[in-house]
Amino acid sequence: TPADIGVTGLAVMGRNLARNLARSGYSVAVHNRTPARTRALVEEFGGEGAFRPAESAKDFVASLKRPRRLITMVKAGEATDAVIAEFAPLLDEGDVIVDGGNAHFADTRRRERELRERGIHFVGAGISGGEEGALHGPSIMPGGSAEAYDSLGPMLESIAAKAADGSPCTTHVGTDGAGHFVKMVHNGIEYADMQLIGEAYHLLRDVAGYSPGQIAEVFRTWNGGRLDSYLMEVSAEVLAHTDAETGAPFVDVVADRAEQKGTGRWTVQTALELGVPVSGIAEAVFARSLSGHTSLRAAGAGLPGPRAEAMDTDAAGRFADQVEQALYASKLVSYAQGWHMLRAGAEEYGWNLDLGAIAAIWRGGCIIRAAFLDRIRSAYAADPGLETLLADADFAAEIGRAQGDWRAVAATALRHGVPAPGFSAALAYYDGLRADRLPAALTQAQRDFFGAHTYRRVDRDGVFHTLWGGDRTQERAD
Ligand code: 2AM
Repeated sequence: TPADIGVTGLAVMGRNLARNLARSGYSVAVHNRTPARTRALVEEFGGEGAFRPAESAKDFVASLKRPRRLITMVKAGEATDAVIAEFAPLLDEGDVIVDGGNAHFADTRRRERELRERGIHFVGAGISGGEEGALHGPSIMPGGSAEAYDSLGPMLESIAAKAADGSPCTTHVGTDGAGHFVKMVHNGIEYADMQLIGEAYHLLRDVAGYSPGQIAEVFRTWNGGRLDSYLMEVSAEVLAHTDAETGAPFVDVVADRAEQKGTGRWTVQTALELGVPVSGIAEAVFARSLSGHTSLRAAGAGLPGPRAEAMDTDAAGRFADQVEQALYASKLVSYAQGWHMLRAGAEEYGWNLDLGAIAAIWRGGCIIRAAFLDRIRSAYAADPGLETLLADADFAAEIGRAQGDWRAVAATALRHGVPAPGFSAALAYYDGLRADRLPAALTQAQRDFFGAHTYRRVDRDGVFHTLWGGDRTQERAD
């Protein structure tokens, strides 16, 4: 009997996804450019379900039930195009290719368009959760046509993570590249979350004087509350870990240079093009970048500045509580920025994104999974047209209660010379939204002065220019 679905590209993500499908009761054709990987999969895990190994692309395609469904799990970029070029000629109208790799959404849009012209459905699916997620249940963000989702949905829903309420962490996100766009924003938010947790750690270490083990305890406590999240849990685990070789806290033996594969950078690049201020994500990308500039940091190492002063135990405890407020408020801002970007992407690319559903499918499986996402889901359920998450009544009240401590923490960071770009940028964004008047009035006036870029007035319609070099009379420019 033919296989329900095929997976090509059997490195660890592809292998685990194929196993997940097989364990869920589907018969799975498996294929890899180098057949040794296919054989290894069947040898090691063949007992887990119905695998149909194929050595050639032709045999692989021939072993699939029609309309055929195949998932490619190869490296993003040229490999994906190579696989499409190899398989598309073997497929028929109505067949579906799913790209489960980390493709840039613009590539996915191009591939979808090209394959659509040939009658083939192309589904760019963001898959988050790493190796473990792929095997036990990832969060899956499929784009592509609604018709393709009709055929794939039940399978994706059965292999996806389940949220606490039992619902699967996948949904048809939107057409063409919507899935990979949403995955990209997910990763950007992940960068911001990690940066904010890093800043909280840094402040607790250098200002409160806590040891990594003590900070692990603080994080565990926070993880029991509104900051309950996978990343909080991971951070506590890492901080509690001791290096086996030296006996030192593990975090102290890791070189303080954070690398990046590029999805955070994509998020910021795209946000710049869309004109969406995602300052939290941008600061996170820049903070990683700064950490990696070794010679630059060496050049700056002797610059004057304060050293953190020790706090007594009571003050440290109070400060830790304030840091929790600052972390929560900053996190809320970076999610508000991320959701703004989702809205802007939907508008630009014509996707009908369900903003609450995106929060819902991030509740399980993915790296940013958190209790908090259920509240975002509720906020959009209550008001699908919500302009910003910060305008939701509950979130607004919460950030209002947090803002005093948030400011105190940001001020302490500045005073002690501990860099906290995420906390500060989030606060600046919050105050920017709150402001009655922004200095943008001066900026626009400057632009009119040196470049005749014109301005609008607060008191009447129209576009104006002032003759700065002349008698400074105002003329209409529209
Ligand atoms: P390989 O085992 O034959 O190298 C991650 O690198 C996965 O992508 C592997 O399964 C790898 O296959 C596959 N891959 C990389 N480049 C590819 C290409 N150009 N065509 C097909 N598969 C490719």
